[in-house]
Order: sequence, then C-alpha cells, then structure tokens
Amino acid sequence: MAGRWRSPLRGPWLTSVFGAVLLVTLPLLIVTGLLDHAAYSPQFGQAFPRDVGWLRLPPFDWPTRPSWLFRLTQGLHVTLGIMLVPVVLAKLWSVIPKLFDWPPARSVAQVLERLSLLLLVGGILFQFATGLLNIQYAYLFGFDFYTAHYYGAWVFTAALVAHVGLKLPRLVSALRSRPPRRELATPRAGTRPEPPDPDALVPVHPGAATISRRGALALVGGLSLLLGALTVGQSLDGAWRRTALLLPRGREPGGGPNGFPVNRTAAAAGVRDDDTGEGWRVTLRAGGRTVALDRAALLALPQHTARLPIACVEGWSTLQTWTGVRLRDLAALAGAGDLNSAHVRSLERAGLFNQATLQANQVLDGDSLLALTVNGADLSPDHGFPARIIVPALPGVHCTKWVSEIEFRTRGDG
Ligand SMILES: Nc1nc2c(c(=O)[nH]1)N[C@H]1C(S)=C(S)[C@@H](COP(=O)(O)O)O[C@H]1N2
Ligand SMILES: [Mo]
Repeated sequence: MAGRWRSPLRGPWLTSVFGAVLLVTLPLLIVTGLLDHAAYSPQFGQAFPRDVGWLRLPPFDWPTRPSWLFRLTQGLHVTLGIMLVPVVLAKLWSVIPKLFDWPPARSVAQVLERLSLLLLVGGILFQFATGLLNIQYAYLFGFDFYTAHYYGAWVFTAALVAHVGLKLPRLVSALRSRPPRRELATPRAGTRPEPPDPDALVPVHPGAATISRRGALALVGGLSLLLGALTVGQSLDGAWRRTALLLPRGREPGGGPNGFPVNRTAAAAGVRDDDTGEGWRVTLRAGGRTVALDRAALLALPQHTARLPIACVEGWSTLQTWTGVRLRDLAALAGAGDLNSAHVRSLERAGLFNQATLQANQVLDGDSLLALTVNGADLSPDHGFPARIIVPALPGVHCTKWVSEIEFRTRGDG
C-alpha cells in the first residue's frame, strides 16, 4: 500500500506549510462564522437558526454600528472559506498515505487519532459542501442550512483544537527542518524527498518530481487567489460585481435606482400586485393597541434617509440609499413604551424569511427604517414595495420585504 504514493514532494515540511497557513486562517473563518451566527439574534429562538441547546453562544445584542459590520464579517467568512478550499485539498493530498495506514488499528492511541481525523476531515468537507451549496442557492439538503452549518462548525472546531494540540510540536520542527529560503530557491530538478519520517508521509519508493515544492505552493496559492478574485466582486458595487463569476445571481442586477441584486422576487414569494396596491396597510401593534397606516400616511410622516448595506448570508452585499420612516418613530406612534423587541411580518405567506425579530437597539437606531424608497425612487416590487425593513448591520435575511405588520414588544410582554 505504502508503495502507491510516490510523490517526492510529500513529507512533513510540505504538510506543515499548508498546516501553518490553515492554522492562521481557520480561526478567522471560525470567528467570523460564529459572529455571523450571533448576528441572527439567536436569543429570540427564531425559525432559523434553530435552538442549538447547550451550544448556544453567550447571548448579546448584535450592534448596529458600524453599519458595515455584518457586511464585513459575512463577506470575509464566505470569501475566505472559498479561498481555503484549495489549501485544504492540498493538505489532504499531502497526507493521503495516512488514510490507507495499515493495519488500520494498531493501538488505542492510533484509533483515537484516526477518529479525531475523521471528524476533522469530515467536518471541514461538510462545512465546505454546505457553505458552497448555500451560496449557489442549491438547497438540496433536507435540513436547515444555518443549524447544520453551526453544528458542523463545532464538530470541526473541536477536532481542530485536538489536532493542533497533538501536532503543533511536529509542525514547528518540520518547518524548522528546511529553511524556506532554500526551499523556494530549489527548482524541480533539485527537488529531493525529505528524510523518512515517523508518520510515513515520505514515500518509500519516491518517483521523480514533476513539480518543485515552490511550484506546488505557487499552484495552490495561485488557485486560492484566483478563487478569491472571482468572489470578492460580490461584496463590492459597480463594475466589480461582474467579476464575481462564482455568484450565480446578482451579477447583472439591471440598471436604475432599483438595479441591485434581488434575493427573492415578488413573483417567487407569491406577492401579487393586488396585495400591494391601494388596499395595502401596515399594521403597528403595541400592548393591545393597533394602528394601520397606508403608504400615503407613511409618506406624510417625517422621512429619514440613510446609506446602508444589504448583506446576505450567501455572501453578496450592496450599499444603497434608503428613505422611509424611522422604526423608533413608528414605535412611538404605536405607543410602545420600554421596548424589548419588534416582530416584523411580511405579506408573503410561506417561506422562512417572511418574518423576523428585531432587537431593541435595532429598532431604536436613528438609521433603522421602514423604507419606502431607494435611491430616490419607489421600491420596486422585487425590493419589497410598498415597504421594507432596513437596519444598520442587520443580516439581509432579517430586512423583511413587503412588510404587513410590526408588533412592538415591551419589557412587560415577556
Ligand atoms: N418577505 C421577505 N423578505 C425578505 C426575503 C424574503 O425571502 N422574503 N429575503 C431576505 C433576504 S435573505 C435578503 S438577503 C434580502 C435581500 O433584499 P433584496 O432582495 O431587496 O436585495 O431580503 C430579505 N427580505
Ligand atoms: Mo439573504
């Protein structure tokens, strides 16, 4: 079996270089992912992410400032995750002989190590698969992405901590074993196998090198940068967006004031023109009182304009100029006192995203709006006409479109 793997590049040094890159970047991926989870206000126990039991994060109110906070954490998480795919695959390639270790169970310690590797490798592949499918809007899985990706993150993180604890000393000594400058100066012709190692990564019967180690590193690094270059455009506006070739939708959002990506069209959401015409009202509720306002009444209230991003969990984001009524003015109008939260409902009947709960600080921020216009024009049907929520640093998925009702809950309401 061991004879099958013949690349002279395989060995502790190359594995450790990929390992070191991941050691620095994976924590950023994990932290941005957990922050994104926190941004969804899991403390309200909404439809997603579902209640995760004792894996709940310590509850805290996601801030509204800076307004680009979620745009940054989410954009980083998705872009970095995509960029790390080649690095992880390269690292797996570099240790593949270990997968076929024979005999498979030599000692208890070895079995435990292999189990932890199974969780580590299975964990990262699961996270990549679910994350990438979600970005491609391919909801193939029969489970809830947010919750599954969150559980997967903890399995992977626990396995990673164990793995780093076990392997860090070996990583350090392997990196020290070959001066990087010398390695980077070595062409293919001078590429020799590393000395035999206890993990048997170095082949017993090495073949000739088909690429140098520096070439292999350049290949993986280049692929990673290429993926990054084809992704970042989705977090930028203007012509940049067209470079986001990995983004299936939103690359050609059309022109005009409403020319930016649409997550779900009015047609897809089953929102018809009769629902949003003259008869439309938004109902404000607070402590048993209700106030119903039509669009003219909303337009007659003091209007506020704010330049705020919409940032979607799928990774794309865009900055637009919104005008509408401040949510805190609506809360006051409804007579809501000591605010605890607000529950927003949409005309849209079905779908996970037809309602959202906002924290008190998100209602009270001076830039939080029930928006009526964008970039000086009426919201288009696809962007939520007659009215939608827009709140600084709030995940796009909670910026409910086609709003029909806002229920302000005060501290006493529980
Ligand atoms: N009612 C309703 N509101 C919704 C959604 C939806 O499916 N239904 N999608 C949300 C998601 S996931 C995002 S990212 C934003 C996108 O807003 P946009 O389509 O105007 O760009 O709308 C949010 N509001
Ligand atoms: Mo979204």
